[in-house]
Amino acid sequence: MSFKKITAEEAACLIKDNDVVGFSGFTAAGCPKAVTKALAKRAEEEHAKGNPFKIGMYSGASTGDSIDGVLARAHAIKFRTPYQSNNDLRTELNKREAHYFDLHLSELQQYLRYGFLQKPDWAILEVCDIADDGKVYLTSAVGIAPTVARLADRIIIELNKYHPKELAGIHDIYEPADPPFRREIPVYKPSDRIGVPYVQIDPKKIVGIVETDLPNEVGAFTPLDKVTEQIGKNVADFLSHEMKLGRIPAGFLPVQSGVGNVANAVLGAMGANEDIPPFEVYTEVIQDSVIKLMKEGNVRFASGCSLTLSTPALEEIYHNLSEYKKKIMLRPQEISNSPEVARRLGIISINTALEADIFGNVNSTHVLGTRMMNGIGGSGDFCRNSYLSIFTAPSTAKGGKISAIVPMASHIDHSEHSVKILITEHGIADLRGKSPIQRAETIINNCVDPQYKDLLNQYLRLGQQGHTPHNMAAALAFHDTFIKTGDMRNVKWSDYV
Ligand code: 0RQ
Repeated sequence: MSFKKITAEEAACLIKDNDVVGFSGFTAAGCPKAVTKALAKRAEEEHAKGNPFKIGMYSGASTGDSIDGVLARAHAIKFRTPYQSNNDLRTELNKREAHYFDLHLSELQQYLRYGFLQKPDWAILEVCDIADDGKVYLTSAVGIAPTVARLADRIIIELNKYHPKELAGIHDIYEPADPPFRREIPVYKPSDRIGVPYVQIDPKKIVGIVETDLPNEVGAFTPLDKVTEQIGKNVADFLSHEMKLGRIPAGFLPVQSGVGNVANAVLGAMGANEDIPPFEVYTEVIQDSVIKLMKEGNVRFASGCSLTLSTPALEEIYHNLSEYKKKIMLRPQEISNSPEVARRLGIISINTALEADIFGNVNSTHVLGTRMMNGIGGSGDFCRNSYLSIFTAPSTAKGGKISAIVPMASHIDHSEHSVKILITEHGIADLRGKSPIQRAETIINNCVDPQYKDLLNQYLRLGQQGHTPHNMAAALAFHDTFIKTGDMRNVKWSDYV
């Protein structure tokens, strides 16, 4: 190998205050882990001397603690996009110590190419192999790596021996041309290969190779509880019913599902439902449940942006890599989340809402309208463009003190125009072809927790005249009551109207 080997500390010393860095990876998979830890230490040392030290950060989605966690705790983040899920970073963003802009994941690469965002000075990429001509083979995710590698002035490589070199071939790297020269993205089925298996870097930009042997930092899933299990079953029942009605083709359609326990429960229930045939996955995050279904023969192929797997699941793949490489493909996020491809393939998308309102608007991001949770992630890329857009949520949070179904969502990420089906543990609200009042009645009857049904029916009767019968004085009374009393069930409409 003709590139210079350097330590993580030496690499971190090259990055200056105010520099902008783009990272490989998507979720905690495929992210660099060594240089950022050294960088956080450096930031703390600079701060102790009274010097400023903050960087701008582009990632694929969330990252591991070794990026977002360490840098947030070191107060070393100037701005951050497009998605995060780290508790310390969340605190930093909500104190407005770091500027966060929440972006559709499919948009980041083109935003960078179009020059809408500051050009990255640096790219830090985790790879499993590198050739002398600058071809690098990524590890367990792609994210925005091809674009930041091309746009950044200088590149640091983390060559991570934990990931086998034989991963080469699982990636399909493709960057579309920019308008007015863009053509269709030629993915006509999830398994279509359209690019090359490596990211080509100009070797002159590589300042050094940091060798590591660090596992991914993907957390384990909490076991399914009754609520998530029932939500999963309701989704599977809904889909098998749609098949029986002939509204989903007999061979089924590719599935996208979000991250977390509900997504795992949904996929598990789909695998267990005998009416649902083996299907393909066209998604961003390939979770443990996808691999389990693949082993059971229920998932035929999975195209995604990352292998966001627990250590045992990832090791199982690495031990049988030649077989899994026939059934798994990892793509850049502008392809895995492409609205064009989602619309063409007819994806069934299943994502989780933080709250929804009785008219079908969904808030995926802001707790009580103000506090950023994670970000919109890929939910908007899929929701707006899918064949069937399903949102799931437990009907209540915080032991019943919060209803996930409210009169008016306190923040809207997905509007009533895109949300087609809402599912809680209590049931299914099919919103297709319904007027606002019909949607409200369906959601209240089918999805709301019994403790909140009367309150929401009462709200509907407070509604002023009009197509969407809101009462503006009381629309956010659930939230206001929670802020004042700690429990939405204490709402008194007479206090508001
Ligand atoms: O907080 O753990 O402190 O009790 O929110 O809620 O039920 O554990 O759900 O982990 O699946 O996350 C929407 C955040 C759900 C996630 C969201 C509280 C609740 C708990 C988490 P505690 P759960 P999940 C693929 C697609 C947007 C991006 C997306 C998300 C915590 O799914 O970030 O879909 N989605 N991307 O108690 C106040 C409410 C609440 C509430 C729940 N109404 N008000 N707090 N909570 N509902 C991913 C990518 O794109 C990479």
